[in-house]
Amino acid sequence: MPDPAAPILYTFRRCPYAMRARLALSVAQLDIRVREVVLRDKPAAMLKASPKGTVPVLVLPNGEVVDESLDVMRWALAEADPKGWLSADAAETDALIAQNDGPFKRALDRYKYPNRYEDEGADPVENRDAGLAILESLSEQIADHGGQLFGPAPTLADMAIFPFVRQFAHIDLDWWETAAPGPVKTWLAGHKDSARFRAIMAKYPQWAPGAAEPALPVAG
Ligand SMILES: N[C@@H](CCC(=O)N[C@@H](CS)C(=O)NCC(=O)O)C(=O)O
Repeated sequence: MPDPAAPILYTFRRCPYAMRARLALSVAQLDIRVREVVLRDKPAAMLKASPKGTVPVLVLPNGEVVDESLDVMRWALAEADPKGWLSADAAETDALIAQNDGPFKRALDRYKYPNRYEDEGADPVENRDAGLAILESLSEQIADHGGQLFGPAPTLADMAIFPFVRQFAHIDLDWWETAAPGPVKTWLAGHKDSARFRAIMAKYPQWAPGAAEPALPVAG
């Protein structure tokens, strides 16, 4: 049974920012109550806690609100870091995540939703190539370090970044299979197939006040 005094996570299953938060909360083995949000119908309680209206939002039992995905990851890992996700160099980690959340996300959005950026004259193929160039550098780093970005085992950067690479790959999986460099392809496939990822991708109905609040799976 979920602890009624456990932190509450407002999340949306398919959001890569929410995925990275769930991954870190899961590895820290924390008891978290999940409130699945529909983005076009956000709960009033979530907007009251965090008026900017983005997921994830973590509400702690003392009322403190953590509403940026990286802050949720860091909060979780400060509570417990049993797999050593904080073991990589902090400045290099921050630089890779900034590259992901900045230029890579920019290219991803324009490749995935070119019609939203028509005013800019965004070309999906140019943006796909810009994303691929970033992935080529990640791929070299993965190959040099034996499977993950900073060594053979995943750290914060891998877990913060792969949900976005997954979204990029899924726009056109046939293209991904032929064009993406081998090491980043293997890296992504491993994360997608992991017990932890499968666990945090469990499907929940939209939360409403009074509805069940399942515990976030800690398996994997
Ligand atoms: N900087 C935020 C970004 C979160 C974000 O943009 N989440 C998207 C969903 S993937 C969202 O909630 N968008 C609000 C909306 O679509 O209404 C974070 O890292 O938590």
